[in-house]
Amino acid sequence: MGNELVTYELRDSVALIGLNRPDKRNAINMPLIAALSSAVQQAQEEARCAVIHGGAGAHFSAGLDLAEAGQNASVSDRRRKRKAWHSAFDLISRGDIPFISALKGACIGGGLELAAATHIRVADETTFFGLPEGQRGIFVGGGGSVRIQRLMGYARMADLMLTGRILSAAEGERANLCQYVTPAGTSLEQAIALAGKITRNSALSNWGIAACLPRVNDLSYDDGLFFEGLISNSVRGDETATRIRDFVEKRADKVAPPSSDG
Ligand code: 1HE
Repeated sequence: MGNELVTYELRDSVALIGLNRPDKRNAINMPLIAALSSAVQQAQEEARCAVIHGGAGAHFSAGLDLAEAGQNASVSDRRRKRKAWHSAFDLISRGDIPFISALKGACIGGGLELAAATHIRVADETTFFGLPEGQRGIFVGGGGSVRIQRLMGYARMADLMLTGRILSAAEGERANLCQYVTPAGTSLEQAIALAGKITRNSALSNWGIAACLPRVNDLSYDDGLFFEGLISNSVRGDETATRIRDFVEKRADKVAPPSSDG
């Protein structure tokens, strides 16, 4: 699927999904949503982990395509568009495999909403985060009011939306928008390295973490504990006994303390 708006490559068991509209800073229009959606579906069918990245340009994504958004559209047309964004991003955030986003440059508006749908965000030092919806006279529409708000909390999200404040990569990490900050130009490399580690986990444990854990986050305390019991039974597959025996019989790696170089 080398076709234009989104690139796709299966490398070992990791799907690499690249936004490919550098001339428009990877602004997200409906054809890009459709291409992203089918790449994400293909990844769920054949990969154990996926990385979404910004491709050849300097930016992850400038968010909603404002040229498309500025065209006259009926209310039902706009509702249909929002639904397409929601289902594409939901397939990422609660699908069967973990997704990592590799960020650089602008990670703005709908671009940040896309990143927020992934399970791990790796930003390089050039990354900056913003939610300029207020300035454009619109609202978040790619699930950001749910997912970004859960990541950074109401106070911080309201600040970005109301004041147009832009956060650097380091500020984004402190605000929980990303879990890693890497030197300029290395976020994809780091994301692929993390994906490699993830593929060595049990696929069922990865499914529990990618698809079930976010759902537990939506439950009450009591239902959460109940659901946790169901998940922990469901992820015990054929390889569980072998993996546990490997540790007990000293064939598996120990958990090591963090190294000084991180
Ligand atoms: C675009 C878009 C876009 C660039 N839609 N065309 N998003 C924003 O408010 C961000 C708007 N973009 C920017 O602030 C800047 O473009 C950037 C900081 C991302 C990059 O700046 P720069 O100097 O590298 O590029 P540029 O010269 O501004 O843009 C290059 C081209 O990309 C130019 O088109 P050209 O035909 O004149 O070459 C721009 O018009 C085009 N471009 N960004 C359409 N966003 C589901 S709701 C989500 C709500 C939101 O996402 S709100 C945030 C919208």
